[in-house]
Amino acid sequence: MKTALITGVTGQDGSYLAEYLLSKGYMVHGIIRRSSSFNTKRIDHIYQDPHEEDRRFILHHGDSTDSTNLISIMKEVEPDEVYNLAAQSHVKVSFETPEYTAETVALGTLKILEAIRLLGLEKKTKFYQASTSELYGKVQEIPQTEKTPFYPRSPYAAAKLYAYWITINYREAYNIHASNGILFNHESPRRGETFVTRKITRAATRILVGKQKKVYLGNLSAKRDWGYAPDYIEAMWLILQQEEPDDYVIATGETHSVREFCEESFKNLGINIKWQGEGVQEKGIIDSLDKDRVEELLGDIETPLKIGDVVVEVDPSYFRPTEVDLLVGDPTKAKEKLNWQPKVKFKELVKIMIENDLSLALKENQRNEWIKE
Ligand code: NDP
Ligand code: GDR
Repeated sequence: MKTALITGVTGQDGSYLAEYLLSKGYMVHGIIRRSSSFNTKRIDHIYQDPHEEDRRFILHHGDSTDSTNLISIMKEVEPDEVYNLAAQSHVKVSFETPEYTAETVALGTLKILEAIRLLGLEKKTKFYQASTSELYGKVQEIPQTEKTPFYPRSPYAAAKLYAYWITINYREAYNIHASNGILFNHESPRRGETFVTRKITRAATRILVGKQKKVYLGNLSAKRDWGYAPDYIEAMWLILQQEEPDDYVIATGETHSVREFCEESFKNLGINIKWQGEGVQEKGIIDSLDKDRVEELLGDIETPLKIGDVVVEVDPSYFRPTEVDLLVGDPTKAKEKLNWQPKVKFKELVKIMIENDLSLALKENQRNEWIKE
């Protein structure tokens, strides 16, 4: 039985990866942070009680900033594969917490690589680094490939640049099977609610059922190559199954703006929005409502929405000091060498997220009705 260790197991990707590796028969260890409120919502369904026999999912308390803790976990587990997903992963927040972001993202990666080296696990343990399309930052070339020059535009991206290169350095210096997956944005119903896609799908569905009036967003013109997280998890695993370590772009090859993501989200709910005004004055306004579609989705519940309602507004406090305007990846190498291809593209992704969040919004609505009674 192969053993894997996942840092960041409570996050979007960590939770899907844990499920995926368990389904492949792995013994899976994950590192979680102690927190005063529960942070295990995404992995509760696969949790195994420590008293269960034949347990294959084991959690350890730890933190990327604590090297002795990481060394002792690595010593105990001696994993065949390490997936380093732990990070302060929010780009905007990294401008507010640049030092902590560098501690977790840059030095956290170094600490794991050092643990592999110090414990003499160079030949046994394969290492996956969660690298990112944020490395490309300011547009140098379209689409972005493994050869496109990097130009990081945030403390987060600069820290990931260190992590990218230290991974390659440990591969070359110590012969560790260490690889970078340069993953473009990937989303899902488990995406954190402050990332733009999930913020939009949560808001659009809550707006439809009358739980929220509008959503405030930042830069509507930013363009991203959005894929589906479970597809990208498979790529992580494939990268570590290769004979030789290497670095790969994982992307869909399509790009869409935040504005388009809004339009498509509302469209799924039978609402067409039009844009009025420019820059910080720009607003998303309901242009038409498909009554049959709304009824199909809501049944007896009535939506308070009407034509002319403003549902999207720009709030400059969400602007970033330096922005990444356009990302679109070229996944040709992954296709040729890993035989990997994304299955879910933009429209299907939005549909999956809207369906999930509509059911959450309806539950929220039911709960409130019940409290009123
Ligand atoms: P999330 O923000 O959902 O999850 C991050 C995980 O890291 C959580 O488990 C979090 O724990 C943990 N973590 C944060 N700080 C620490 C710390 N100091 N010590 C230990 N654990 C910590 O991110 P995603 O799942 O979306 O992304 C996974 C990785 O992939 C990240 O490294 C991210 O930067 C990178 N990435 C993500 C992309 C995406 O589009 N999703 C694209 C490219 C790269 P807790 O739950 O307690 O907060
Ligand atoms: P990103 O994702 O910065 O690409 O990083 P995010 O969803 O935060 O932003 C995408 C784009 O949308 C614009 N935007 C907003 N963003 C947020 N969060 N909130 C808003 O209200 C809003 N309005 C507009 C942003 O300016 C940006 O241009 C994600 C993270 O998962 C990283 O960890 C990962 O490395 C990259 O994706 C690839």
